[in-house]
Amino acid sequence: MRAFRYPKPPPSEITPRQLFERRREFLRQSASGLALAAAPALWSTSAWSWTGRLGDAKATEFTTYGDKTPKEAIKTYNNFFEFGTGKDDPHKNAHKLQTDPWSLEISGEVEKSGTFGLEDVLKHQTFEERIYRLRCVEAWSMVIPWVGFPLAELLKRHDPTSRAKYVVFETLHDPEQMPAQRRDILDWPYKEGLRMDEAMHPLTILAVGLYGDVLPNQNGAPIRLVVPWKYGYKSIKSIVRIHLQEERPVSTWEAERPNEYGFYATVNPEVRHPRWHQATERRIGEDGRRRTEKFNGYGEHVAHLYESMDLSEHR
Ligand SMILES: Nc1nc2c(c(=O)[nH]1)N[C@H]1C(S)=C(S)[C@@H](COP(=O)(O)O)O[C@H]1N2
Ligand SMILES: [Mo]
Repeated sequence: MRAFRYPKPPPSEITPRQLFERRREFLRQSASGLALAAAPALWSTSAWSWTGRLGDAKATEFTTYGDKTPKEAIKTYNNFFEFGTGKDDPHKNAHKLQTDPWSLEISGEVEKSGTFGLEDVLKHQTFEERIYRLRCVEAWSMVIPWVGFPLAELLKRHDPTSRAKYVVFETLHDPEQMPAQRRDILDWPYKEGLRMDEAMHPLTILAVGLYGDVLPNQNGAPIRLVVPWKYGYKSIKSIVRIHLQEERPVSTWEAERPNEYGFYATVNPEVRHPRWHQATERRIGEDGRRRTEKFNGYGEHVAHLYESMDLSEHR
């Protein structure tokens, strides 16, 4: 077992140093020509033709209204251990990630498996805006306007077999682009999993944008999972593989510290994390703390999934 501990958040979110680093990042990207990627590219066939549709995404019935966390905070206060363990490391380092072209493998217990260019995956999709709360196990939270679509729509197109009981997700493994993967922080690549009924639930989405624009790399570009009733670590970023299988997988944080990070990870104020309580949370951008709601406030939609389970045991 590694000595690593899930780090505690620093006292302040956005420091003058971070603002300065962001300017530097922008200058560096412009200098290396990466900024040109936003312009219509004549030299690449995959070139982001889906991105023009992000701004047209309409809100759906599942949207959570209320104050959204400012985009600057969403982009600069992140957990993405592939780019470092500090909250400001992802926004400093994630520009190294090459998100176009991108391919997604869909494998295992499906009739239609294969490896697909992201453009081909997304050309079938209508995008929606879903404003969801994200509640991290470290006891902070944000309200994020995602642009995405239900994972169920993608899975159905690939015809899961009757043996498909769980879905496993994997992040890109490429230490050239994800420098912290050279370090023994986690057992790379990052893996997550859902039970089939959780994966097919209409609240579970694949996000490809936020605030009407493409996902910032540090938020999991070009495609990431969002499961709003579970602690943030279930919402795996920069996915390259979706695999359906019969056995329950072991996810990365669960393998690392099984008594701290369970497979189900439903937001539950009644069950302590072994090293801190989970009854309250700090909403980024607000003073004081809020009471944490069971299932992060989505209980009316998802509580039935766990009716026969003891969630203090199956954490
Ligand atoms: N691949 C990968 N996905 C990841 C993580 C990570 O370290 N690597 N961190 C998780 C955690 S702990 C949280 S709280 C959310 C944070 O998402 P955000 O930075 O977009 O708010 O991403 C999750 N997805
Ligand atoms: Mo988290």
